Amino acid sequence: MTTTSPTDFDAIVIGAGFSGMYMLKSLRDKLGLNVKVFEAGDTVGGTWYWNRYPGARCDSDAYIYVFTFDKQMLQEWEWSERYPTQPEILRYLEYVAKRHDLKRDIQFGTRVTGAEFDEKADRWIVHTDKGETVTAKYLIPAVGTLSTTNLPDFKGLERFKGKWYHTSRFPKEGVDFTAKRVAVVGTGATAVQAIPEISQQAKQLTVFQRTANYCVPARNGKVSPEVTRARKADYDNIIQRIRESFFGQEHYMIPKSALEVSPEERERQFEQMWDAGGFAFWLGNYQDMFFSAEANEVCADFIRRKIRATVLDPKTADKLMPKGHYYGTKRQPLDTNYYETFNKPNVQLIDAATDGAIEEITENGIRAGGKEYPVDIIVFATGFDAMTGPFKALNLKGRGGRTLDQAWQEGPRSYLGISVVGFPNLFTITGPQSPSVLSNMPVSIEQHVEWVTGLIDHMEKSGKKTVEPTVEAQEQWVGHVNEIVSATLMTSANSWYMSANIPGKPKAFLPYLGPEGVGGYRRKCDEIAAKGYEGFKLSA
Ligand code: N01
Repeated sequence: MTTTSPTDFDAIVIGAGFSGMYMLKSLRDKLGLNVKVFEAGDTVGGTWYWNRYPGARCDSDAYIYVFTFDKQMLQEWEWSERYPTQPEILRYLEYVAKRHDLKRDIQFGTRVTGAEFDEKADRWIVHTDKGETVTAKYLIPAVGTLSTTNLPDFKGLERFKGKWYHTSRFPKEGVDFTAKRVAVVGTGATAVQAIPEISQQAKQLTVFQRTANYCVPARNGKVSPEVTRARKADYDNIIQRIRESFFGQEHYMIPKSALEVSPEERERQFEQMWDAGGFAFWLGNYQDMFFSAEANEVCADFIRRKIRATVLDPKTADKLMPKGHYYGTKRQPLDTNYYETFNKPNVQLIDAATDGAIEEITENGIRAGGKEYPVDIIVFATGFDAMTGPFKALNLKGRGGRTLDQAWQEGPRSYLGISVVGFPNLFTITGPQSPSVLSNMPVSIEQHVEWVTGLIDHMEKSGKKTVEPTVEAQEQWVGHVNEIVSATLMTSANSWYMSANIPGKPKAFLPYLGPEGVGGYRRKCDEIAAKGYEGFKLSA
């Protein structure tokens, strides 16, 4: 080991969410390395620490939204619902941290403010907002994909006399909406969870919608003890299935065209997926849904009919009809009484296309389409600078002082979504151009952590000092990522997947889609390792 003083480590991990916790466990307890984790929050949780807005809950089925590396935890831990709430997931992560004694190596309340690679020492020098400077051979940002808040630059926000919050930075003590006039800006997956909850307390809720979304029912509820028992007994197979699956979920696309079956059969199939709830309709639909505009339209039409049947006021229903983007090309929001909420007398919907876009924030509310809507509280559910944002925020400087911002000026460039040319010994867990957000995150997190652990083990055992991708391997990977997605409808949407939600962000598809999903990606990574880390330069 290279450690010489308490400020020098084998590895520094940034972030103590799912990925940082497992990275620490893996490097410390499997490889015996000296690891330090910096975490800005005051406990573990990452995304689940910060996103404590009303209604925040997991929208993958909980039995697969878990760590699988510890079999006893899988048997011991009991979820109370199909999709647990944010506080319950935090309790789970606290339980994991305690069981594996993780906190002793995590420094909480500390944000990494910058890091540069020292080419003479072949080490990363890392700075924190507490004024510390530490070094490590390996630097592993485990900073999540949706952790850099997007607060659009709304004119006049500074003069608003009420209170305002972003969903990803809600106060720990919560917000009392009782007897208040509340605005929610945004109608993405977060808002779709928050709006029904806030509407139960608020005197008046005004929702500002820029783009109507296709929402499908979550169908949350208790899971029967028999089902839970059967799953616990079958975990080995479940783990194998999700690891080899396309999306890290137990959902599989139907190997048929939506257009080749009769309308009656299709309708029956759609109803079945609708009743099953969750991501079934999105990730278990006909296989050409993501490729053919015509196949996509029959799926979209089904959802529109459901909206029409749920929302009583036809004008509001019209505003809620998604227009201008294909179904499934933006992240699927899961709905629990979302559409029903617009039937309540205290809820109104202001749609950018019909009523006018937001022009400014005034002292007393929000002005849109020339009209002022007075409110006491504004909740911005306006999302994140996704995937690249959290890495860029670290102010990393690689070889020659080149920043990640410079390297990613025209969009992310990586090899496997794990490593970047010119940034030796840096591993981006669930980074851009890996399956990441297009999968059930714990599955992709465990795969990355285990693969990086294998690479570091190889480095240590073979006495290597640095590892980084070759330019050719990176260029090939970037080309491959873009080629695959260009055959789908995904590139046509103004989604955060396409970097379209942040003004000025270079247009690029951020995750990696296939061709065989997370299973194929895992095999590819394993093949690369088996060939002695093909595409990487390892220097002694
Ligand atoms: O953010 P979003 P989110 N003026 O970017 C609107 C994950 N997640 O926080 O669609 C007016 O999706 C924007 O409008 P438009 C999940 O991966 C997970 O909801 O860009 N409006 C949109 O309606 C998800 O995808 C879970 O036209 C503006 C909304 O704000 C990701 O987090 C739960 C605007 C932002 O939607 C992000 O979801 C929830 C502007 N200037 C979320 N800028 C779980 O699994 C943006 N908007 C538990």
